[in-house]
Amino acid sequence: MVTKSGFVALAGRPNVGKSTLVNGMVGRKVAIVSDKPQTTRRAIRGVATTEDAQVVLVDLPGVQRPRDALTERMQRRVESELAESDAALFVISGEEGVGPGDRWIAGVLSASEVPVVLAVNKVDRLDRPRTVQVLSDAAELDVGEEIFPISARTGRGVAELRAHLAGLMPEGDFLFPPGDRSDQPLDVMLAELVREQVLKRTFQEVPHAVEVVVDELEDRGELTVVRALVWVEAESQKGILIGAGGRMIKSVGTAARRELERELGTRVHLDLSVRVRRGWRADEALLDRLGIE
Ligand SMILES: Nc1nc2c(ncn2[C@@H]2O[C@H](COP(=O)(O)OP(=O)(O)OP(=O)(O)O)[C@@H](O)[C@H]2O)c(=O)[nH]1
Ligand SMILES: [Mg+2]
Repeated sequence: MVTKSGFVALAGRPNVGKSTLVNGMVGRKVAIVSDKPQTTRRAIRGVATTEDAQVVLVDLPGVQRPRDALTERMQRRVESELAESDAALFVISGEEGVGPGDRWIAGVLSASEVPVVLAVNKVDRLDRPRTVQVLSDAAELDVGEEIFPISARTGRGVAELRAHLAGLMPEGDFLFPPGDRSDQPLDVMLAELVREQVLKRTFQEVPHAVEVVVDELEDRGELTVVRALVWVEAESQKGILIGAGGRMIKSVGTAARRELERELGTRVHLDLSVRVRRGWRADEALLDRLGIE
């Protein structure tokens, strides 16, 4: 049988639903999702395999103007991943509509060699006239051959989009074993699941100031012991994360433990400590070690 395989890089503004879409196409959670912009910090490969095609979806940080070493690295990574992909999937939020940020991304994509497919996401939030309007605004961006109205949340249109992307891939052997879903190291995935619970419960600058690092992972068979550090940048943020009487960190811990148990298939003992690590987002050597490159 002739098989097809290749890489599809996701481009789009922060918060348009790229990670939700990758999870939907892969069929399980490989990337965390939140309602805060700039949730994704690393390029994450999600592998969607069917009988005759393997599409490796490269989930990427939302395209934005860099503010510090962290966001600068995120943007550089977006550019290099796009250049190396077999196709780009440009995701727009139908709920927000087409804006200047989308036009800027369209310009970058038009200038590149890779074929572009457009997805207008969150159509579950739109009535019919509004959907028609956004699709026509998206067409005016004049990038990409096809536009797919989808809802990553409900799954509407996602299978068709995935099949279309598979058709664009070059002929070749599978790049990952068909059972693989992601290239993320286990400790990073677990840290991300903890960060997802922090993002759910924090606001303003706090979500951006938090990073989670798993520093101990002990497999005791039926039980996995996970020790994780939750970094923040200021004492005041530490106070917020611990919460009155420790309620906030307890709530994060309980919810994260459930997520880790689902991921690992064992019981989990999760130990979280909150640490102030000033300026971690500007520390290049540290970002290297965090695998944010
Ligand atoms: N209503 C609706 N909400 C969606 C849909 N897809 C994603 N969302 C929500 O949009 C928010 C952002 O989703 P993410 O998948 O984290 O977005 P992202 O583009 O990966 O964001 P960054 O990583 O910050 O660039 C979350 O609250 C999602 O639940 C959709 O199809 N419909
Ligand atoms: Mg994301």
